[in-house]
Amino acid sequence: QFFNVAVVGATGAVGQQIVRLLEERDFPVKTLKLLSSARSAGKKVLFKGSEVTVEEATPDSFAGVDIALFSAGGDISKALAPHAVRHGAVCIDNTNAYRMDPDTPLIVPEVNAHRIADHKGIIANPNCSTIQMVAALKPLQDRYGIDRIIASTYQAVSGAGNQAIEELKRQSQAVLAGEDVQPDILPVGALPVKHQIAFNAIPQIDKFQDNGYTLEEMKMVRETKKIMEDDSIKVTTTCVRIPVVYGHSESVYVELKQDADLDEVKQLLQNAPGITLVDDPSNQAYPLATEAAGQNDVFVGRLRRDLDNPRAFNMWIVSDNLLKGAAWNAVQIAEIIAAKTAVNS
Ligand code: 11C
Repeated sequence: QFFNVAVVGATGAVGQQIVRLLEERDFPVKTLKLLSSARSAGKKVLFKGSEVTVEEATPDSFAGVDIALFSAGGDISKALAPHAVRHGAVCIDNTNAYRMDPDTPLIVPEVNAHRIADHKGIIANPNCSTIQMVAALKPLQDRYGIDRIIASTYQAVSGAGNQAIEELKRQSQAVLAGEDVQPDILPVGALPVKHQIAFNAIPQIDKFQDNGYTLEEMKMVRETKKIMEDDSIKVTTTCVRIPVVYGHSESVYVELKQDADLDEVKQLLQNAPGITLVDDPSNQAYPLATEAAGQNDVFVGRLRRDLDNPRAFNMWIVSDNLLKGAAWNAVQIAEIIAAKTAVNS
């Protein structure tokens, strides 16, 4: 069975990867509609050797669409996803708009694929920094239970979109040329104060909340509990932007509910779907953003037991934020829906 597919935000950093993956995975596409804001409408995108013209997304763009992948910001998803549902499409939404809605499943296929069937038209794709962490922790949750997670992230600028990538490149060249740097995107495009990202580390991703945490940090807290289906897991995070283009890295401390053997933990991760264990300190082998970039997997290494708590482990988790963190997770969900539809039809 083949599907009429729409990609909303097709010219953005994530949308471009979704289109590439639909082609690479040979997704059963009957027709492909590429949608965007009026600004990007008219651009041409290559799909399987043919040029597809990007159209402005409107409420009626979704007539006849079976699967709509949204990646154009939360406001667009809020405005248009209900229309896509009205037209009978299943929406896979990459934004924050519906993630915590009780009627919307929040899916990482390796963790909670069984929840996809609960959807009422919209399935949410989690935040990139959450996806890679829960994918790596799921095998430990299943085997030992998880009590607490303390995570610090080192996030790539591509998480803030194509303009932030350009900003890092521009600033890096300016600094190396001894010129003044004029930050104008990061840390948050919509806020007036900007900071230099080149040769820097900015401890702010997204807006601050009343509790002193940033929205990015609170997404990791709330989404982890929802995806792992356990509100009792204690989660605390610090999210930092660093001058890397692709690939979020995370230092994660996890306290399990039982003592665990380090070799067994490594074995569990080695056998887990979507995880690549890279953990050989004697050969200085550990996950690196440069090596994760362009790959669909989540890479885990630097596994070691906490020195004081026998139930706790530290690890280093790296993944391409635009792929498993966004486009690949969304296309995986689409593949599961397509396979189920094919079986049921
Ligand atoms: C970043 N994690 O790195 C963000 C980007 O809620 O899907 C993804 C935002 C989201 O800036």
